[in-house]
Amino acid sequence: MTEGNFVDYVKIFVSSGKGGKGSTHLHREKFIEKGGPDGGDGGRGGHVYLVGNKGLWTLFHLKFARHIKAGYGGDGGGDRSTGADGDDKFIEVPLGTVVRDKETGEILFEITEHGEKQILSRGGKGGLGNWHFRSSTNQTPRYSQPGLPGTEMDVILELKVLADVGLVGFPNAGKSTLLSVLTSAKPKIADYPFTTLKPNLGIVAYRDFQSFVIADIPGIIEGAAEGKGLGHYFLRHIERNSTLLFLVPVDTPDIKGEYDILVNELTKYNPEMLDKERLLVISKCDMLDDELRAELKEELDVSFKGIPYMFISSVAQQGLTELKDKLWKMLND
Ligand SMILES: Nc1nc2c(ncn2[C@@H]2O[C@H](COP(=O)(O)OP(=O)(O)OP(=O)(O)O)[C@@H](O)[C@H]2O)c(=O)[nH]1
Ligand SMILES: [Mg+2]
Repeated sequence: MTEGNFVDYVKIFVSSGKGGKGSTHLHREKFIEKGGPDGGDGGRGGHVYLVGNKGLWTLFHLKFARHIKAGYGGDGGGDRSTGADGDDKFIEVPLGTVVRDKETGEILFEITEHGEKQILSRGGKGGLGNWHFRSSTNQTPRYSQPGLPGTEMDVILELKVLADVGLVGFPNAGKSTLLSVLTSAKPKIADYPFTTLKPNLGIVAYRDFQSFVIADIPGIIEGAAEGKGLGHYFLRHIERNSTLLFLVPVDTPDIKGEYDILVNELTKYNPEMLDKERLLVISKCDMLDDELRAELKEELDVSFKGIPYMFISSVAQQGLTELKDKLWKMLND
């Protein structure tokens, strides 16, 4: 899952099926001259559904699906036979997919659970056959209903990432590099700020075929809540992660200060972000020798009273197993 295929926004056009016509039919049989009306009802048009699928992580599979169309209902027939219902269409989407009406921008619904099924576009009702319209004054109605039309609409599907762990840090903190060493994702990495413009997801393979998902998002700077840098709009992607991993590089002059700014920007975005479990990771520790590390540790123990932190280096692959163990424990406790 690299930047290219992480599609979190698609526009599609959906149309449900038209209902089938009711039938106008009079019963005919040998030796019965005037049979009664026996026209059956039309079948309903097909619905277009969205279905949650926990095995999907992006909307990539819908990127080129411009028009999704359900089937027409079949027409009613003689002998009160009802037309077949139109074929329903099922669009599978990842959990956390939000559906908007493109015209009004209104949120229609959200898919949050595996197997959850919601109708996006309802098929037209089938028309009633003439059998329904017989009465004491009209024994042979030559009237039946047409099927109702289906509906058509443009919708926007947007994905709120449902990763387990969200990476939070200043630009250049080493977030994408960490993602690239913990997962098979190949995000863009560079020594300038705001290399990452869109979130990247990666799956961490953990002992015994277990796994969890990490989301790498663009860097946050002081004032992000007021729109500085790339703003904080993309924080919605980590809004529902259960755990936040704060990354501060070891060569930062004021590690606690930078951590506080990050926490503050998250709070301004949504105070509930602070209810999540947090882990602080000091990145790029290959730049430290043992002596400096011991000194720094003493300092951090004072400034971060009680807040857990770890030293890692993505480049030198130090502390990564401990990090995975710690995250796994936090996610499963
Ligand atoms: N020495 C050292 N450098 C690192 C390490 N991890 C990342 N870097 C370097 O730090 C720079 C920034 O890395 P990125 O992973 O792109 O940082 P980021 O946090 O994703 O940055 P943005 O996407 O801009 O927010 C790159 O030049 C990396 O090579 C590390 O463990 N040790
Ligand atoms: Mg990055």
